[in-house]
Amino acid sequence: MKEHDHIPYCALPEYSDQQRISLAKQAYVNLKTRRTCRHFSDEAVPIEVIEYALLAAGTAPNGANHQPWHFAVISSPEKKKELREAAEHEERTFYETKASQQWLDALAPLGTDADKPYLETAPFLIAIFGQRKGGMNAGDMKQNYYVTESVGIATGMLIHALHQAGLATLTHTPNPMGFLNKLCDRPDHEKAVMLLVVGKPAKDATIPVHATHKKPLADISSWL
Ligand code: IYR
Repeated sequence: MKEHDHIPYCALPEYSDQQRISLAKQAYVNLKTRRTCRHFSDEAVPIEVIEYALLAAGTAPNGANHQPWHFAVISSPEKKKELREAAEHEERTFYETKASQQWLDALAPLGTDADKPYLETAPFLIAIFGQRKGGMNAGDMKQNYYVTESVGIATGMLIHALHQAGLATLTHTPNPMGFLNKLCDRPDHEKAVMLLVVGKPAKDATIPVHATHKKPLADISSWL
């Protein structure tokens, strides 16, 4: 097959309108049960779950199909400890000196602080990198496009796949995240965008009520 060849669009199921409405509602009802988790159990999770979830993330729409992402999966206790120490170091500076009062006030209802014990407790940490340079093949160094958008969509799909597998996640953004390059042995043309903490919630896990308030449809949409 030649580079510019096309193949027919893959067949989608022929649902009735009623079925589609009910399936869309089901998707909403299911996704509504996803909660950001900050209290993880140390119970193991099969590595295959992570592998399939990453394959799912890798199907995300992206710029020129360069697939400008890299997922560094961390599970060894030593690496997790190292990462926790580095992240907590950055976070302490963030909470104590860098964050504006306005930002701290916005975070207050979530109850977050610089202590991140879950970085050692949870079985998997996935450091997500956007590749400024890359291409279709590993090792390519072409210009990549829409890296932030592509990685954002892939991360959303990863979170969704893990949720479907019954796992909890936390989108953690230590500020700044440059230390992740060294820790994960990633090159300078990659930018760490997110650290995803993955595992089962602790038995006594709680969520802040603040996080349960979702904007109604009328506030998040307009119909023209
Ligand atoms: N990165 C910090 C602070 C933080 C910022 C936002 I915006 C949040 O929604 C949650 C936390 C931390 O992880 O604690």
